[in-house]
Amino acid sequence: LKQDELKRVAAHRVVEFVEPGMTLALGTGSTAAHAWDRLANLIRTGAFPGVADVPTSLKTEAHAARVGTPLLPLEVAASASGAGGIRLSIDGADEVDPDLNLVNGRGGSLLREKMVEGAGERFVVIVDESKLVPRLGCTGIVPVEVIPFSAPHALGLIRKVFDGVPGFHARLRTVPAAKGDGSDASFLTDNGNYIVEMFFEDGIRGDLRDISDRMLRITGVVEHGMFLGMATTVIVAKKNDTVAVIN
Ligand code: DER
Repeated sequence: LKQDELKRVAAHRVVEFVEPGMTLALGTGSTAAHAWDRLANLIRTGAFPGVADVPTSLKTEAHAARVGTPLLPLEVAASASGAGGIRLSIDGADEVDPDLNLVNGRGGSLLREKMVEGAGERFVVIVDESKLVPRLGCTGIVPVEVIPFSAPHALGLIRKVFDGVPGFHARLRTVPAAKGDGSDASFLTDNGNYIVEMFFEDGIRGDLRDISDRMLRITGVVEHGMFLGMATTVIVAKKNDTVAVIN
């Protein structure tokens, strides 16, 4: 199976974790989108009465509204006690390490993803096997959301955290400017912030929690895309047509 088909296989398995009346956190990305489509179909057939969803990005919100999934804002779901709160978070991931730590949010939605998914009781991650890595940061960027004010200053302080790490580099994410003259503009998150992209030659070595703390202590850093100790279950669709459920 091709990668997108494997994403769909993992996404379809996640509905086994959904029960009527649950409030769900809806992740962002192509794997998560397969789950929302599947869920919306099942909701339409009446399989999950009372299911409501808290989206983790404007894109996911628009997708859920299009397919007709009932939506709730985080402040309503998170303040509901007991059964009314977010019972289950569902999202893809960019990387999953052997301890089920994740890199998430390469698409730029890491802050809302971490806020919404962190408010849930259980977090089920859906991936194809290419996302399994020995160390976070092995396969691509680790995103960091920073406020726009003096972003190059925050970028400099982030570089200092990884001073001396061979092959480490970091830059502010840009996108082609809307005016189409070949110039670049800063990428803006749903929260109006910038993204710093961190690259590691061979993944992040060292104590991830300590590295996380040091990054979050930088004034100007809002959040980073290492999701440590958050995932409770990972569903992995493999090329040999099997699906592993790791707890
Ligand atoms: O950008 C994101 O947050 C996505 O969850 C990403 O982490 C996984 O994207 P994919 O399902 O499109 O591979």
